[in-house]
Amino acid sequence: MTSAAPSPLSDADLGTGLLIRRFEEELLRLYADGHITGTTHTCLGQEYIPVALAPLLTGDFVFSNHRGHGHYLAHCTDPDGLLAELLGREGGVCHGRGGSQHLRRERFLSTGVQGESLPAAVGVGLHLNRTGQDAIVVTYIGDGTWGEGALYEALNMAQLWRVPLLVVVEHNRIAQSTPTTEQLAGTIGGRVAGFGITFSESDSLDLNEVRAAAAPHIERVRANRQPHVLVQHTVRLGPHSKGDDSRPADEIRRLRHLDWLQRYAAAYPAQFSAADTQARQQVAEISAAALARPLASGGVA
Ligand SMILES: Cc1ncc(C[n+]2csc(CCOP(=O)(O)OP(=O)(O)O)c2C)c(N)n1
Repeated sequence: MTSAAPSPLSDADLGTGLLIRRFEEELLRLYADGHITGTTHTCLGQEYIPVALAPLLTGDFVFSNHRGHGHYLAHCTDPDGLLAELLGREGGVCHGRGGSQHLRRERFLSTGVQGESLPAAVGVGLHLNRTGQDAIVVTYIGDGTWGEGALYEALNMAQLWRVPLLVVVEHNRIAQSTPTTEQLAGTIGGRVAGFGITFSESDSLDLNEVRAAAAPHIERVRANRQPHVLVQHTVRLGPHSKGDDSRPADEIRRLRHLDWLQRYAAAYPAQFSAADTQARQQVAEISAAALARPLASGGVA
């Protein structure tokens, strides 16, 4: 991954990236204090990906996964509804029934079942084509999800039926505790080529670069009604879920040097510090407000 200094970000992009980071740090605290039941996975280190892509995908359908809070916050900008959901409180986006992994709001849907989003996304894309809509479907998956058979059936149909599907692979080189090198034969690009699907990859940690690289592929998916697989190499800074990081300490230390937000803070300290103060304050307010809400009574979203 590049060691070049990051390019300057708009206050809006930096603010969203920091909101996601501070939101998830708060989530881990709330979990440790017993406020959250079930499980939760954070996207610490990967926040810049949905922040980069969200403005290119307004009005499109977004399918997310078990590590989906950053996707939701970037695409739906609803931190209050998300935190209330995660705490099982009134005002939660799914009335406290979906929790961390099963969120639905307008054109956003997440699932904790690896690979499950792909067949559903192909169905939505087919519907968009048949009804003459301009929108496309995006699905975020991890590199570990290339072990799921449903993914291949979905890719086959997506290409055969010319479905406007963008598959974004957040490639953090690990699936729970299994390094990708121990579970993936060949390459993702090679597999995608077998279906005749176009493929691109980037290992940039620079949000603006990620956006600029993705834009023409998204435009092509939209205009030509065809699938595309975009692999974004990235770093998972946190554990898989909460306390379960099986990687050696020196590997984790090495990855921390690749934290896009730390690199940005070093390059633009004044802008970072102002945005960070704001994000921390916003998260503190959201957290206090969510904790003050009554537990959800379980209505159907
Ligand atoms: C079908 C299925 N099998 C197993 C799991 C348990 N599980 C949750 S996340 C995960 C690893 C996912 O790895 P990857 O796709 O690389 O995404 P990452 O967690 O790295 O973001 C596993 C095995 C699951 N959720 N669904």
